[in-house]
Amino acid sequence: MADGSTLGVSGSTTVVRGACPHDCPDTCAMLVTVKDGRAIRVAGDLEHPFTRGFLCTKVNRYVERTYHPDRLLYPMRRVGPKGAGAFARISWDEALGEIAERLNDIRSSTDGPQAILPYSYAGTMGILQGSSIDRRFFHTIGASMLDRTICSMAGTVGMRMTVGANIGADPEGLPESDLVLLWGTNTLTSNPHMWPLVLEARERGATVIAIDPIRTRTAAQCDEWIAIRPGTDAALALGMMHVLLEHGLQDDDYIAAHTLGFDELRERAKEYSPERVSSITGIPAETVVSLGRRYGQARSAFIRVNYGLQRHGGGGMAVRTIACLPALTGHWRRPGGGVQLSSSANFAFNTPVTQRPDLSPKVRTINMIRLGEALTTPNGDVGGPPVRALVVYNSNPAAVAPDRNAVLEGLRREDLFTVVLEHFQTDTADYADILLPATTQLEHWDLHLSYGHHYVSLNRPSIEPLGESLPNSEIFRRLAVHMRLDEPSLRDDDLTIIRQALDSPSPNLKGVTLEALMDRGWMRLNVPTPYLPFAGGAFLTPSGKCEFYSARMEQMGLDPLPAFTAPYEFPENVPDLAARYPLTLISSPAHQFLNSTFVNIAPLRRAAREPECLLHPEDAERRGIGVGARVVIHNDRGAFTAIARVDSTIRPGVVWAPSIWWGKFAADGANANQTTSQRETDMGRGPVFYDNLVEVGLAD
Ligand SMILES: Nc1nc2c(c(=O)[nH]1)N[C@H]1C(S)=C(S)[C@@H](COP(=O)(O)OP(=O)(O)OC[C@H]3O[C@@H](n4cnc5c(=O)[nH]c(N)nc54)[C@H](O)[C@@H]3O)O[C@H]1N2
Ligand SMILES: Nc1nc2c(c(=O)[nH]1)N[C@H]1C(S)=C(S)[C@@H](COP(=O)(O)OP(=O)(O)OC[C@H]3O[C@@H](n4cnc5c(=O)[nH]c(N)nc54)[C@H](O)[C@@H]3O)O[C@H]1N2
Ligand code: SF4
Ligand SMILES: [Mo]
Repeated sequence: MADGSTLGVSGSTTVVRGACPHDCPDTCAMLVTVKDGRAIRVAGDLEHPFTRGFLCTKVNRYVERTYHPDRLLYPMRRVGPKGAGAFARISWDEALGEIAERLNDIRSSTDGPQAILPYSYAGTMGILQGSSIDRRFFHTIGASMLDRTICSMAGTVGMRMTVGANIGADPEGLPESDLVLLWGTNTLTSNPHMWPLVLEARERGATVIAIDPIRTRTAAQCDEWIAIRPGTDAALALGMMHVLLEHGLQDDDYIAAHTLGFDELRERAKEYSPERVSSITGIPAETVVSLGRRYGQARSAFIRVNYGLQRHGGGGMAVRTIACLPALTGHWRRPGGGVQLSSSANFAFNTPVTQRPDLSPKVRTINMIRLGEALTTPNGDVGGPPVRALVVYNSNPAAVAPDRNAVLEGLRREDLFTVVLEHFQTDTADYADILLPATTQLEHWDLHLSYGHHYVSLNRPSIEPLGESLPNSEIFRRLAVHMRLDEPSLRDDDLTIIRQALDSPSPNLKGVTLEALMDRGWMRLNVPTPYLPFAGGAFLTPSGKCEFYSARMEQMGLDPLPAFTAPYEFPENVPDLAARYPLTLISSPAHQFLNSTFVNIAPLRRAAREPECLLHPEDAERRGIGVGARVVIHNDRGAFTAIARVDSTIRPGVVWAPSIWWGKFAADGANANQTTSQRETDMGRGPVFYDNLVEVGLAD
């Protein structure tokens, strides 16, 4: 097999092609320099059209993270109380033997296999290490299913309702755009490789506008910052429609040929006058008018909506409503026009084969954002047996899941058997009965899609596994042997699974083979550049049109037309709650961390300083809070402390706590998820992390 994925050898130094595994839209092509068997440097591939030769501030530290003195190198068994973090080394045979015995006991008990719950998310987004043998394993034993909703489901379902799938405009068209709306996204932090494309558009004359309650580092670089009230974006989008329809700025031909329900939408939009929209969104009516006009007059406006704005009760509806805009103006026709939430659904890997859902008997599904409830209320609203065993990998729920007090209460249960596969002793690992060392991206194979561009990448291991660490795939293979499972697909090796993933009927994957990826490292999907998915209509909805009117939503009991759906904790709807907790807390990503990953890397943590919270001067003054004061942020669900920063780069009434800190690195052991709720969004059962009323006071 040709092997261009090792770029070359000079002396004892080789450069190996890999991919960044993290949960980030950029999925960078990563070049790893290895000397004498040791990785010494990671760099972005200059030739990759999206990576363009750089990695972010976090992943530049990947070598340091890999060889970190705190890496877990051996299997361990808990020796102290749950949560205390005391462990003793054991062998792989002992570890897997004990897990097999405990899980087999549960399977044959009256509670049965559904008392076992896997818990994983996107610590690695790799197809192999994130969703292959692990899934087959849990399906084979008949464990409960996990609904992996914690990030993107509200918006994903919102996109499906309007355009049919979670796909959208190609960011490589951005330079052609004449208006760029960065809507609920902190591009420079969470999608940094899109920024050079935004700058190209701006150099060619585009105006760049950020719509965000916070003047983030991204908003600060834009031509305009529109400081919207959290959770009100659908109202703004409807106000824009109102204005552009009033001025006749719509594309009648596109609407006639490729949309459904225009007359109803026009009536609906009439209800959202700039004045009414202003009263909902807190944006001046003139701004609503000017934004609607400019959007209608643009030739090809690019809307980058990201996941931040859908973490509210009406998050699905917000995304669905925004996604209607480019069909009204026909911007989908042209490069640089349209909406992008994600590109992920373009990557139709062969998941029925890689994950084998057919191996599972009919079992219950537990929503991952209600882990606290699932662990603390036996027979919670999902029915069935109590959760008696929890197997966590690629996730740190003790830091990232909402309603942290409930999650920790569950993890403390003496009768819960918890297994954690990890790189480090995270907050979650402290509660493990058995802690297993996993390999990092430098030590294992993987295959990656992207949710921000259109390139597939192969990650090739560049170094040998450290200590006794093993890839997730191998851990589940070995566990299957210890449990005497005879399902043959549990024995497939890593490269076989990668081949299976690529062996897909999807035309987008035509020509994308393991051989080609071995040679090149990454490849564009079989789609044009730039990719214009809806230039000629061909929406992926049941009607084949852009569905302004959605019969499916009607069946779901939702408003079939775009509408403003208020957040659960929208002050005017919950006056009693708002009297006690008048501020909305946004706990979006810190620049230096990736979710809770990298918090233990000292230089990054130093750069993030300590848990902080940003308040508007009006809000701070009213509470006697000065810069640098230690404050407590609290509501009925819980509390955490932070150091106050005060300035007018945030809307009054909104507080920002950059996240996600590990409890153990905070002075009070707490983090923002102490205050967040387990409620679900209107669509997709997603989390409402930023739909969260709190009060802030001086800590004494
Ligand atoms: N450095 C870094 N990069 C990351 C991550 C990280 O933790 N750190 N996480 C990765 C992951 S998993 C994800 S899902 C993405 C998340 O990245 P994004 O999709 O960009 O989402 P967030 O950072 O959650 O929120 C983006 C912005 O939305 C704003 N916002 C909050 N509520 C609203 C609202 O109601 N309306 C509007 N208009 N804006 C609102 C927030 O103030 C924030 O500035 O980033 C990925 N990239
Ligand atoms: N308050 C608040 N909470 C949030 C968010 C927020 O904005 N605010 N964001 C939410 C979002 S968008 C997301 S996506 C979730 C993210 O939540 P998680 O998916 O839990 O993400 P991380 O915190 O990065 O934890 C991933 C863990 O996986 C481990 N890991 C990485 N690679 C491997 C591997 O190959 N094998 C094994 N076994 N382990 C590995 C890492 O060491 C890390 O500890 O958090 C959510 N929680
Ligand atoms: S986290 Fe995102 S920006 Fe950073 S290297 Fe990975 S893919 Fe690239
Ligand atoms: Mo996420």
